[in-house]
Amino acid sequence: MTILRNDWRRHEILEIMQQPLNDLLFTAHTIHRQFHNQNEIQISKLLSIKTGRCPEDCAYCPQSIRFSTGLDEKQLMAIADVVAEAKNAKSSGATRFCMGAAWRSPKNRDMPVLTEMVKQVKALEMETCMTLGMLDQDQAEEFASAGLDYYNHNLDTSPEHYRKIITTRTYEDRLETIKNVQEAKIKVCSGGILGLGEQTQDRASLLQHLANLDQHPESVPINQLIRVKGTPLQDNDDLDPIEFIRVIATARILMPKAVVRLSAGREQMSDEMQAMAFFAGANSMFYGDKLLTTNNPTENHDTELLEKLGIKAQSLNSPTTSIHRLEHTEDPYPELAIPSNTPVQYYTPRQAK
Ligand code: SAM
Ligand code: DTB
Ligand code: SF4
Repeated sequence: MTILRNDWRRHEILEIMQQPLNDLLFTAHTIHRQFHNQNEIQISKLLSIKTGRCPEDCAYCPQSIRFSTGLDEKQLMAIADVVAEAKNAKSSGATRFCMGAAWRSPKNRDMPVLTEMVKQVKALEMETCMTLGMLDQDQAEEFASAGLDYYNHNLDTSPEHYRKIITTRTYEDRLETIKNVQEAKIKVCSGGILGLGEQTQDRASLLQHLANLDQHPESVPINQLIRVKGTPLQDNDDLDPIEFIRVIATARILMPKAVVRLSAGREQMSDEMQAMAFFAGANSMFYGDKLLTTNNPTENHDTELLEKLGIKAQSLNSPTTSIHRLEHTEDPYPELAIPSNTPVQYYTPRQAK
Protein backbone atom coordinates (compact mmCIF):
# COMPACT_ATOMS: atom_id res chain seq x y z
CA MET A 1 0.00 0.00 0.00
CA THR A 2 1.41 3.37 -0.98
CA ILE A 3 0.42 6.67 0.44
CA LEU A 4 -0.94 8.72 -2.43
CA ARG A 5 -2.77 6.15 -4.44
CA ASN A 6 -5.26 6.76 -7.19
CA ASP A 7 -6.05 3.19 -8.01
CA TRP A 8 -8.42 2.39 -5.16
CA ARG A 9 -10.79 -0.53 -5.62
CA ARG A 10 -14.31 -0.30 -4.27
CA HIS A 11 -13.91 -3.34 -2.00
CA GLU A 12 -10.77 -1.89 -0.40
CA ILE A 13 -12.62 1.31 0.41
CA LEU A 14 -15.53 -0.64 1.87
CA GLU A 15 -13.10 -2.60 4.02
CA ILE A 16 -11.60 0.60 5.37
CA MET A 17 -14.97 2.28 5.88
CA GLN A 18 -16.64 -0.69 7.57
CA GLN A 19 -13.91 -1.79 9.97
CA PRO A 20 -14.63 -1.39 13.71
CA LEU A 21 -15.06 2.31 14.40
CA ASN A 22 -12.19 2.58 16.88
CA ASP A 23 -9.76 1.07 14.38
CA LEU A 24 -11.00 3.36 11.64
CA LEU A 25 -10.71 6.47 13.83
CA PHE A 26 -7.26 5.47 15.06
CA THR A 27 -5.91 5.03 11.53
CA ALA A 28 -7.56 8.18 10.22
CA HIS A 29 -6.36 10.31 13.11
CA THR A 30 -2.81 8.93 12.90
CA ILE A 31 -2.66 9.88 9.21
CA HIS A 32 -4.25 13.23 10.00
CA ARG A 33 -1.49 14.11 12.46
CA GLN A 34 1.19 13.16 9.95
CA PHE A 35 -0.05 15.55 7.31
CA HIS A 36 -1.87 18.30 9.16
CA ASN A 37 -1.86 20.18 12.42
CA GLN A 38 -4.58 18.37 14.36
CA ASN A 39 -5.42 21.47 16.38
CA GLU A 40 -5.90 23.85 13.48
CA ILE A 41 -8.73 24.29 11.10
CA GLN A 42 -9.09 26.26 7.88
CA ILE A 43 -11.98 28.70 7.88
CA SER A 44 -13.89 29.66 4.72
CA LYS A 45 -16.81 32.01 4.26
CA LEU A 46 -19.47 31.47 1.63
CA LEU A 47 -21.40 34.11 -0.27
CA SER A 48 -24.16 33.52 -2.75
CA ILE A 49 -23.36 36.04 -5.51
CA LYS A 50 -26.36 34.99 -7.63
CA THR A 51 -29.28 33.31 -5.94
CA GLY A 52 -32.06 31.08 -7.25
CA ARG A 53 -33.73 30.49 -10.65
CA CYS A 54 -31.17 27.82 -11.53
CA PRO A 55 -32.22 25.75 -14.58
CA GLU A 56 -30.71 22.53 -13.19
CA ASP A 57 -32.79 19.95 -11.32
CA CYS A 58 -30.50 18.84 -8.44
CA ALA A 59 -33.08 17.25 -6.14
CA TYR A 60 -31.41 18.54 -2.96
CA CYS A 61 -31.13 22.16 -3.99
CA PRO A 62 -33.34 25.03 -2.84
CA GLN A 63 -32.12 27.14 -5.78
CA SER A 64 -33.52 25.08 -8.65
CA ILE A 65 -36.21 26.93 -10.58
CA ARG A 66 -38.19 23.66 -10.63
CA PHE A 67 -38.95 23.61 -6.89
CA SER A 68 -40.99 26.08 -4.82
CA THR A 69 -38.82 26.77 -1.81
CA GLY A 70 -39.78 30.39 -1.16
CA LEU A 71 -36.26 31.54 -1.87
CA ASP A 72 -35.31 35.20 -1.98
CA GLU A 73 -33.90 35.36 -5.52
CA LYS A 74 -31.03 37.68 -6.35
CA GLN A 75 -29.33 38.71 -9.60
CA LEU A 76 -25.52 38.71 -9.91
CA MET A 77 -24.19 41.02 -7.20
CA ALA A 78 -22.12 44.12 -7.93
CA ILE A 79 -18.38 43.74 -7.48
CA ALA A 80 -18.19 46.38 -4.73
CA ASP A 81 -20.86 44.58 -2.65
CA VAL A 82 -19.02 41.28 -2.95
CA VAL A 83 -15.74 42.89 -1.91
CA ALA A 84 -17.45 44.51 1.11
CA GLU A 85 -18.69 41.04 2.20
CA ALA A 86 -15.21 39.61 1.71
CA LYS A 87 -13.73 42.30 3.96
CA ASN A 88 -16.24 41.39 6.69
CA ALA A 89 -15.38 37.73 6.27
CA LYS A 90 -11.67 38.47 6.62
CA SER A 91 -12.20 40.49 9.78
CA SER A 92 -14.18 37.61 11.30
CA GLY A 93 -11.25 35.25 10.70
CA ALA A 94 -11.93 33.61 7.34
CA THR A 95 -8.89 32.99 5.15
CA ARG A 96 -10.83 31.91 2.07
CA PHE A 97 -13.81 33.56 0.42
CA CYS A 98 -16.02 31.24 -1.62
CA MET A 99 -18.43 32.79 -4.11
CA GLY A 100 -21.30 30.64 -5.34
CA ALA A 101 -23.80 31.18 -8.14
CA ALA A 102 -26.97 29.31 -9.02
CA TRP A 103 -25.98 28.64 -12.62
CA ARG A 104 -25.60 25.63 -14.87
CA SER A 105 -22.42 27.38 -16.01
CA PRO A 106 -21.26 30.99 -16.18
CA LYS A 107 -22.08 32.94 -19.35
CA ASN A 108 -19.11 34.35 -21.23
CA ARG A 109 -20.62 37.80 -20.95
CA ASP A 110 -20.33 37.57 -17.12
CA MET A 111 -16.67 36.53 -17.17
CA PRO A 112 -15.18 40.06 -17.01
CA VAL A 113 -17.18 40.83 -13.85
CA LEU A 114 -16.38 37.44 -12.29
CA THR A 115 -12.66 37.67 -12.95
CA GLU A 116 -12.60 41.21 -11.57
CA MET A 117 -14.28 39.92 -8.39
CA VAL A 118 -11.52 37.35 -8.03
CA LYS A 119 -8.84 40.00 -8.47
CA GLN A 120 -10.38 42.39 -5.95
CA VAL A 121 -10.99 39.72 -3.29
CA LYS A 122 -7.45 38.43 -3.77
CA ALA A 123 -6.17 41.98 -3.27
CA LEU A 124 -7.54 41.70 0.30
CA GLU A 125 -5.02 38.89 0.83
CA MET A 126 -7.64 36.23 1.01
CA GLU A 127 -7.75 32.97 -0.89
CA THR A 128 -10.48 32.91 -3.51
CA CYS A 129 -12.85 30.11 -4.41
CA MET A 130 -15.71 30.06 -6.89
CA THR A 131 -18.49 27.60 -7.53
CA LEU A 132 -20.49 28.54 -10.60
CA GLY A 133 -21.39 25.25 -12.27
CA MET A 134 -19.64 23.78 -15.30
CA LEU A 135 -16.54 25.50 -16.68
CA ASP A 136 -15.04 25.00 -20.14
CA GLN A 137 -11.29 25.06 -20.70
CA ASP A 138 -11.19 28.73 -21.79
CA GLN A 139 -13.18 29.85 -18.75
CA ALA A 140 -10.92 27.87 -16.43
CA GLU A 141 -7.86 29.52 -18.04
CA GLU A 142 -9.44 32.97 -17.62
CA PHE A 143 -10.01 32.32 -13.93
CA ALA A 144 -6.48 31.01 -13.56
CA SER A 145 -5.12 34.21 -15.12
CA ALA A 146 -7.22 36.25 -12.69
CA GLY A 147 -5.53 34.35 -9.85
CA LEU A 148 -8.43 32.14 -8.69
CA ASP A 149 -7.09 29.74 -6.05
CA TYR A 150 -9.87 27.10 -5.85
CA TYR A 151 -12.84 25.99 -7.90
CA ASN A 152 -15.58 24.00 -6.15
CA HIS A 153 -17.41 21.42 -8.23
CA ASN A 154 -18.80 18.41 -6.40
CA LEU A 155 -19.32 14.89 -7.65
CA ASP A 156 -22.09 14.75 -5.04
CA THR A 157 -22.58 10.95 -4.91
CA SER A 158 -21.85 7.73 -6.83
CA PRO A 159 -22.50 7.67 -10.60
CA GLU A 160 -25.30 5.15 -10.01
CA HIS A 161 -27.12 7.19 -7.38
CA TYR A 162 -26.40 10.45 -9.22
CA ARG A 163 -28.90 9.51 -11.91
CA LYS A 164 -31.68 9.53 -9.29
CA ILE A 165 -30.71 13.01 -8.08
CA ILE A 166 -29.80 15.07 -11.16
CA THR A 167 -30.88 14.59 -14.75
CA THR A 168 -29.84 17.87 -16.37
CA ARG A 169 -26.08 17.20 -16.36
CA THR A 170 -24.08 14.01 -16.31
CA TYR A 171 -21.39 12.67 -14.02
CA GLU A 172 -19.05 12.85 -17.01
CA ASP A 173 -19.85 16.57 -17.35
CA ARG A 174 -18.71 17.03 -13.76
CA LEU A 175 -15.50 15.08 -14.31
CA GLU A 176 -14.85 17.19 -17.42
CA THR A 177 -15.13 20.44 -15.43
CA ILE A 178 -12.76 19.09 -12.79
CA LYS A 179 -10.29 18.16 -15.54
CA ASN A 180 -10.52 21.65 -17.07
CA VAL A 181 -9.89 23.21 -13.65
CA GLN A 182 -6.92 20.95 -12.93
CA GLU A 183 -5.40 21.59 -16.35
CA ALA A 184 -5.65 25.34 -15.72
CA LYS A 185 -3.70 24.71 -12.48
CA ILE A 186 -6.50 25.93 -10.24
CA LYS A 187 -6.86 23.90 -7.05
CA VAL A 188 -9.87 21.62 -6.98
CA CYS A 189 -12.46 21.55 -4.23
CA SER A 190 -14.69 18.54 -4.82
CA GLY A 191 -16.71 16.33 -2.54
CA GLY A 192 -20.27 15.22 -2.03
CA ILE A 193 -23.45 15.11 -0.01
CA LEU A 194 -24.56 12.36 2.34
CA GLY A 195 -28.20 11.77 3.11
CA LEU A 196 -29.43 11.69 -0.49
CA GLY A 197 -30.89 8.22 0.08
CA GLU A 198 -27.65 6.58 -1.02
CA GLN A 199 -26.30 3.25 0.27
CA THR A 200 -22.92 2.53 1.85
CA GLN A 201 -21.73 1.31 -1.57
CA ASP A 202 -22.55 4.70 -3.07
CA ARG A 203 -20.53 6.49 -0.41
CA ALA A 204 -17.56 4.22 -1.12
CA SER A 205 -17.99 4.86 -4.83
CA LEU A 206 -18.09 8.65 -4.34
CA LEU A 207 -14.82 8.46 -2.38
CA GLN A 208 -13.35 6.13 -4.97
CA HIS A 209 -14.08 8.60 -7.78
CA LEU A 210 -12.55 11.47 -5.80
CA ALA A 211 -9.47 9.54 -4.69
CA ASN A 212 -8.87 8.07 -8.15
CA LEU A 213 -8.75 11.43 -9.94
CA ASP A 214 -5.31 11.85 -11.55
CA GLN A 215 -4.58 14.26 -8.74
CA HIS A 216 -6.48 14.21 -5.45
CA PRO A 217 -8.62 17.31 -4.90
CA GLU A 218 -6.83 19.78 -2.63
CA SER A 219 -10.10 20.28 -0.76
CA VAL A 220 -12.87 17.72 -0.14
CA PRO A 221 -16.15 19.08 1.24
CA ILE A 222 -18.42 16.49 2.83
CA ASN A 223 -21.94 17.91 3.14
CA GLN A 224 -24.84 16.48 5.10
CA LEU A 225 -28.07 17.04 3.20
CA ILE A 226 -29.98 20.05 4.48
CA ARG A 227 -33.58 19.01 3.87
CA VAL A 228 -35.17 22.11 2.44
CA LYS A 229 -38.96 22.27 2.29
CA GLY A 230 -40.17 22.24 -1.30
CA THR A 231 -37.30 20.11 -2.63
CA PRO A 232 -37.95 16.47 -3.61
CA LEU A 233 -35.64 15.33 -0.77
CA GLN A 234 -37.39 17.30 1.98
CA ASP A 235 -38.59 14.12 3.73
CA ASN A 236 -35.44 12.02 3.38
CA ASP A 237 -34.50 9.83 6.34
CA ASP A 238 -32.11 11.08 9.01
CA LEU A 239 -28.52 10.19 8.37
CA ASP A 240 -26.82 8.05 11.01
CA PRO A 241 -24.08 10.32 12.45
CA ILE A 242 -21.67 7.40 12.82
CA GLU A 243 -22.03 6.62 9.12
CA PHE A 244 -21.22 10.26 8.38
CA ILE A 245 -18.08 10.07 10.55
CA ARG A 246 -17.02 6.90 8.75
CA VAL A 247 -17.02 8.78 5.45
CA ILE A 248 -14.93 11.64 6.86
CA ALA A 249 -12.39 9.18 8.29
CA THR A 250 -12.23 7.20 5.07
CA ALA A 251 -11.74 10.38 3.02
CA ARG A 252 -8.83 11.28 5.33
CA ILE A 253 -7.22 7.87 4.80
CA LEU A 254 -7.66 7.82 1.02
CA MET A 255 -6.62 11.45 0.45
CA PRO A 256 -4.11 12.20 3.23
CA LYS A 257 -3.02 15.59 1.94
CA ALA A 258 -6.47 16.95 1.14
CA VAL A 259 -8.17 19.40 3.45
CA VAL A 260 -11.46 17.71 4.34
CA ARG A 261 -14.27 20.16 4.99
CA LEU A 262 -17.08 19.50 7.44
CA SER A 263 -19.40 21.39 5.14
CA ALA A 264 -23.18 21.90 5.00
CA GLY A 265 -25.38 20.45 7.73
CA ARG A 266 -23.41 21.46 10.83
CA GLU A 267 -26.42 23.26 12.25
CA GLN A 268 -28.09 19.86 12.56
CA MET A 269 -25.04 18.23 14.17
CA SER A 270 -24.26 18.05 17.87
CA ASP A 271 -21.01 19.49 19.17
CA GLU A 272 -19.92 15.94 19.99
CA MET A 273 -20.46 14.81 16.42
CA GLN A 274 -18.47 17.74 15.08
CA ALA A 275 -15.67 17.01 17.56
CA MET A 276 -15.59 13.43 16.33
CA ALA A 277 -15.47 14.64 12.71
CA PHE A 278 -12.45 16.82 13.53
CA PHE A 279 -10.77 13.86 15.22
CA ALA A 280 -11.54 11.70 12.18
CA GLY A 281 -9.73 14.14 9.91
CA ALA A 282 -12.00 17.07 9.03
CA ASN A 283 -9.96 20.27 9.14
CA SER A 284 -12.00 22.96 7.47
CA MET A 285 -15.42 24.48 7.89
CA PHE A 286 -17.63 27.34 6.79
CA TYR A 287 -17.92 30.08 9.37
CA GLY A 288 -20.75 32.58 9.56
CA ASP A 289 -24.47 32.34 10.14
CA LYS A 290 -25.30 31.57 6.51
CA LEU A 291 -24.06 29.08 3.92
CA LEU A 292 -25.44 30.03 0.48
CA THR A 293 -29.15 30.18 1.25
CA THR A 294 -29.50 28.05 4.39
CA ASN A 295 -28.38 28.52 7.98
CA ASN A 296 -25.06 27.60 9.50
CA PRO A 297 -24.32 27.61 13.28
CA THR A 298 -23.93 31.12 14.65
CA GLU A 299 -20.45 32.62 14.86
CA ASN A 300 -20.79 32.68 18.66
CA HIS A 301 -21.59 29.01 18.79
CA ASP A 302 -18.65 28.10 16.56
CA THR A 303 -16.21 30.31 18.45
CA GLU A 304 -17.23 28.58 21.68
CA LEU A 305 -17.04 25.15 20.11
CA LEU A 306 -13.53 25.69 18.75
CA GLU A 307 -12.45 27.12 22.08
CA LYS A 308 -13.84 24.11 23.95
CA LEU A 309 -11.97 21.79 21.62
CA GLY A 310 -8.74 23.78 21.72
CA ILE A 311 -8.80 24.13 17.95
CA LYS A 312 -7.43 27.31 16.41
CA ALA A 313 -8.31 28.96 13.13
CA GLN A 314 -5.51 28.61 10.64
CA SER A 315 -4.01 31.83 9.37
CA LEU A 316 -2.71 32.20 5.84
CA ASN A 317 1.06 31.69 5.75
CA SER A 318 0.95 29.81 9.05
CA PRO A 319 3.56 27.05 8.85
CA THR A 320 0.75 24.55 9.21
CA THR A 321 -0.67 25.53 5.84
CA SER A 322 2.39 24.02 4.24
CA ILE A 323 2.85 21.01 6.44
CA HIS A 324 2.80 18.62 3.54
CA ARG A 325 5.97 17.01 4.71
CA LEU A 326 5.74 13.66 3.00
CA GLU A 327 6.30 14.04 -0.71
CA HIS A 328 7.30 10.46 -1.39
CA THR A 329 4.99 7.59 -2.12
CA GLU A 330 6.42 5.12 0.36
CA ASP A 331 4.08 4.02 3.11
CA PRO A 332 5.44 5.58 6.34
CA TYR A 333 3.00 3.65 8.51
CA PRO A 334 2.99 0.12 7.12
CA GLU A 335 1.85 -1.18 10.48
CA LEU A 336 -1.47 0.56 9.86
CA ALA A 337 -2.04 -0.87 6.43
CA ILE A 338 -4.73 -3.49 6.12
CA PRO A 339 -2.89 -6.58 4.86
CA SER A 340 -4.61 -7.79 1.72
CA ASN A 341 -4.94 -11.35 3.09
CA THR A 342 -6.58 -10.32 6.36
CA PRO A 343 -10.13 -11.60 6.59
CA VAL A 344 -12.25 -8.52 7.11
CA GLN A 345 -14.96 -8.63 9.69
CA TYR A 346 -17.93 -6.96 8.16
CA TYR A 347 -20.77 -5.68 10.16
CA THR A 348 -24.02 -4.46 8.78
CA PRO A 349 -24.56 -0.80 9.52
CA ARG A 350 -27.91 -0.11 11.06
CA GLN A 351 -30.28 1.28 8.49
CA ALA A 352 -30.86 4.97 9.24
CA LYS A 353 -34.41 5.59 10.43
N1 SAM B 1 -24.53 25.84 -9.10
C1 SAM B 1 -23.24 25.38 -8.85
C2 SAM B 1 -23.12 23.89 -8.91
O1 SAM B 1 -24.05 23.20 -8.58
O2 SAM B 1 -22.05 23.39 -9.31
C3 SAM B 1 -22.63 25.86 -7.55
C4 SAM B 1 -23.47 26.01 -6.32
S1 SAM B 1 -24.12 24.53 -5.59
C5 SAM B 1 -25.23 25.13 -4.43
C6 SAM B 1 -22.76 23.86 -4.71
C7 SAM B 1 -22.96 22.58 -3.95
O3 SAM B 1 -23.74 22.82 -2.79
C8 SAM B 1 -23.67 21.45 -4.63
O4 SAM B 1 -22.85 20.73 -5.49
C9 SAM B 1 -24.07 20.58 -3.44
O5 SAM B 1 -23.07 19.63 -3.17
C10 SAM B 1 -24.19 21.58 -2.27
N2 SAM B 1 -25.59 21.69 -1.82
C11 SAM B 1 -26.59 22.32 -2.45
N3 SAM B 1 -27.74 22.19 -1.76
C12 SAM B 1 -27.46 21.47 -0.65
C13 SAM B 1 -28.24 21.01 0.44
N4 SAM B 1 -29.55 21.23 0.53
N5 SAM B 1 -27.62 20.29 1.40
C14 SAM B 1 -26.29 20.04 1.32
N6 SAM B 1 -25.51 20.45 0.30
C15 SAM B 1 -26.08 21.16 -0.68
C1 DTB C 1 -20.08 22.66 -0.88
O1 DTB C 1 -19.71 21.49 -1.04
N1 DTB C 1 -20.97 23.05 0.04
C2 DTB C 1 -21.21 24.46 -0.02
C3 DTB C 1 -20.18 24.90 -1.07
N2 DTB C 1 -19.64 23.69 -1.55
C4 DTB C 1 -20.57 25.81 -2.15
C5 DTB C 1 -22.61 24.79 -0.34
C6 DTB C 1 -23.58 24.27 0.66
C7 DTB C 1 -24.92 24.77 0.27
C8 DTB C 1 -25.98 24.37 1.24
C9 DTB C 1 -27.32 24.82 0.82
C10 DTB C 1 -27.51 26.30 0.75
O2 DTB C 1 -27.09 27.03 1.66
O3 DTB C 1 -28.12 26.76 -0.22
FE1 SF4 D 1 -28.28 24.84 -9.65
FE2 SF4 D 1 -26.04 24.26 -8.33
FE3 SF4 D 1 -28.44 24.13 -7.12
FE4 SF4 D 1 -27.83 22.31 -8.95
S1 SF4 D 1 -26.78 22.64 -6.97
S2 SF4 D 1 -29.78 23.42 -8.79
S3 SF4 D 1 -26.62 23.53 -10.36
S4 SF4 D 1 -27.45 25.94 -7.88
